[in-house]
Amino acid sequence: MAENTITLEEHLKDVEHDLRETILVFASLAAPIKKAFQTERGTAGTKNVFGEEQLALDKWADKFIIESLSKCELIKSVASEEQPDVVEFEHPRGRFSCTLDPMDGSSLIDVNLTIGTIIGIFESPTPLRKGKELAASMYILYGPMTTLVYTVGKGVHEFVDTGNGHFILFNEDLRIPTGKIMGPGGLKRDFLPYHEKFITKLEEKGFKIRFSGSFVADVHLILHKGGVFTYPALKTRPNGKLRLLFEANPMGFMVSQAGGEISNGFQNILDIQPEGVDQRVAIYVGDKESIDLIRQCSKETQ
Ligand code: FDP
Repeated sequence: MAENTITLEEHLKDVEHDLRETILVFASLAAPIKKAFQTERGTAGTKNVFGEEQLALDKWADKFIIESLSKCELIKSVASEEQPDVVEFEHPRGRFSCTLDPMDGSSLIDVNLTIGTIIGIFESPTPLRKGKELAASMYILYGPMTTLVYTVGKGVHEFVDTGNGHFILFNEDLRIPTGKIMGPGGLKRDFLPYHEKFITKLEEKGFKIRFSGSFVADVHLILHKGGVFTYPALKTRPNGKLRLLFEANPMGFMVSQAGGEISNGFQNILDIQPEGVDQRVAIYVGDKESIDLIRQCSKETQ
């Protein structure tokens, strides 16, 4: 290891002890999950709470992460996208509740494109909290390299796995630039007028399309290059497709910490009080200019 490398453990040294330990527990799961890509192949033959077919790796990762968290005395409960209800642990010292999307973008597993694990951490007995109340959020990307990005509300920092589950600093204090990339989800024929106007304006401004089908990877791209990712409200899906607890809040908190913003087109998503674990939300996440533009389009086209 080079002399000036900073490990994740060192970087977290000023973070409050229990929060630091919790982040490190999640970080320790990245290497075994990455390994399981080779063994957990195909479908699981079951559906999740959203009626979506579960893949073997979806189910394995969910079980593996929840079992690992059940051994961490600091964690009180976890809401997972693959579970119908919040899983509670008998941990008297438990201070944190987590949200978990074990394998976001899992439809890309079989073609070996980048997907990831998204985590939100609240200091609360329940994870049904507003996104702005997150103590930390993080995600692990299983791409050409395994990387981990975290925030505890003091900037956004990216680490790379050196090959043995040890993360070293890759990018410190990431700031989202203003960019010209858009990741527009949903079917064009189902777009609502204000969204159609937004996309037309982006096209006029010269935005190029980058949409992989993996929310976590697409937002990671926007975090680095600027622009906007959106999975909007559609005629057929008035609340959009993506999930408030598991996807929007942790990634929105992250991008906001890097100087960007997240909106449903009308309000900041981080201000929404969740009513249930399965709540969906229309998403616009990206640099401030892009989010200002969707706000303007939704105001003008009511
Ligand atoms: P996936 O179902 O493969 O897990 O919400 C999950 C998600 O992928 C996002 O990661 C992705 O942005 C979106 O769904 C893709 O949806 P479409 O298939 O409708 O494009």
